Amino acid sequence: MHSSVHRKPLCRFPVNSVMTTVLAASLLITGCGIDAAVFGHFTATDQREVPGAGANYLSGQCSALGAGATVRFFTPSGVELNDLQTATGPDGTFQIMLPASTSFNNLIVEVSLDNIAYWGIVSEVRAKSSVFIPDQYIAMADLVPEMADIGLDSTLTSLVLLGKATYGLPPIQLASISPDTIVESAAVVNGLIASGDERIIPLREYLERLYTNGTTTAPALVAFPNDGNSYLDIDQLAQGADLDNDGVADANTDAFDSALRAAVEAVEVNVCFAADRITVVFMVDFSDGNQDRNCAEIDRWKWTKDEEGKQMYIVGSLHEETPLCDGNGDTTSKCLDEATFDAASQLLGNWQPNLIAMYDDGSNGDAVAGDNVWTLALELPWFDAGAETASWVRVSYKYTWGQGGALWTGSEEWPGNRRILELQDIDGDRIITRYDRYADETTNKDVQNLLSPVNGGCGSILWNSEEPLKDTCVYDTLENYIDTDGDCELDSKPTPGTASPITVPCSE
Ligand SMILES: [Ca+2]
Ligand SMILES: [Ca+2]
Ligand SMILES: [Ca+2]
Ligand SMILES: [Ca+2]
Repeated sequence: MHSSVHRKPLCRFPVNSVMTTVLAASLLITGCGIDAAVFGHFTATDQREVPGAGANYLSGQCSALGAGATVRFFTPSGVELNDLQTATGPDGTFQIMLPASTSFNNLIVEVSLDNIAYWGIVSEVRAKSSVFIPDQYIAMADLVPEMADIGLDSTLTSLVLLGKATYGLPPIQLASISPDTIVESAAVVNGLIASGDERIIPLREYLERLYTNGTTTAPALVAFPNDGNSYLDIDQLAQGADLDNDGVADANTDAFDSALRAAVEAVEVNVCFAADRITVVFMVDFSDGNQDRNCAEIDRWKWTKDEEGKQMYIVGSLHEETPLCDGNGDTTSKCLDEATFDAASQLLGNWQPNLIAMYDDGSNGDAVAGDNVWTLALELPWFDAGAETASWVRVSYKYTWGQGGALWTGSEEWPGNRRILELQDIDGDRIITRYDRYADETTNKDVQNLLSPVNGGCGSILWNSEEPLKDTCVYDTLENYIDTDGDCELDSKPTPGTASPITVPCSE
């Protein structure tokens, strides 16, 4: 049985981020206000009947492995979609049902049997816009012709695109590549192979030897290696294997790495991001015993009532200090018009509490199900204000722990105050990632901020872009670092879950 072979996972995570029950995926949830509320309510209470979202059916083939191979799916950031495993039938064909409420971009498909694993890429499966439209049937061949039959060349193409994360200049994550560009790149790789291009042929010859019977003891390619590691796991090579064909058993991956680097350089990939929208990922940690920025334990139940059947919601709007266009043909584009401002505010419930559900079930951008870190990924309007001291799109929000549709009392983090956030992308990943701890009154709480003076507090908060109005005050209005080891020192950038940046086709 192939399942008993000690096979390597497609990807490796640091121990603290092993993900077990992730359902969905590389999303961009667009216009998800209503669906999110219905779905959240449904999962929270399990009582209300809602129309099923229906399904998208994705089909593919791996004739090289035939029937009985395992088919697994991974987001472009390497999170396995555990519920989507299947097996191939006759001639290596397979079909999988995808939840139609979620759009998927750039999924990696792995088809494996014993010591062999082939990869392909699913460029785009769009969520159904309504639960009432019929189920959709999508063939991998229709999305990307080169992925019609998963095998050596689809693996080569996938490897080259994944290799952009390490060898690209600048590095490009698979998640950032638009579906159109995937289609174009696959054709480019195919063309290079067909013309015998010397920048790609050596890598292809490596793969030919890799897939020759007896070369590996387990699948040896790694789609998402940890920083600095090779895409080839040399430990999976059979004793005496000679991938680089120099007559000597391979002692390291250097030759393979060079071949991959050359292939990556031969395939140009353009990535263009939306200029007027950005993915914003709100995460709130509702665990017991969290510490605030004074290094004191947070009392989750100071204002919030502990009752059965509650779940996490976010509530807010765009902040009134967001630059608004004057309506007279403003040409700076560093402002939002009123309609855009209002629509975005609705995505946050426009200050109606317990309406916009957050997720802790591995869906809608949530990285880990059941870890009490609740997530919501939104697509919010955006502009590049150009300077750290300029005014960016500003958001006000807070979290509520409540029943769907409940009023404020007993469900909000605290009364009166709001959290504030300015949509400046500090690390340039085109995602605003904000990780909060529920009821923490020392971070971005606006009016009565409890960060103590000895820790730099001034009793309220100022926008980071206004710095330095005062030497000592709370400037914590941006995507943030968190303390992961409990020493009260910020040490890590939170991962944005399974959300992706918003990419658009690159114009000429
Ligand atoms: Ca060798
Ligand atoms: Ca979670
Ligand atoms: Ca960012
Ligand atoms: Ca720390």
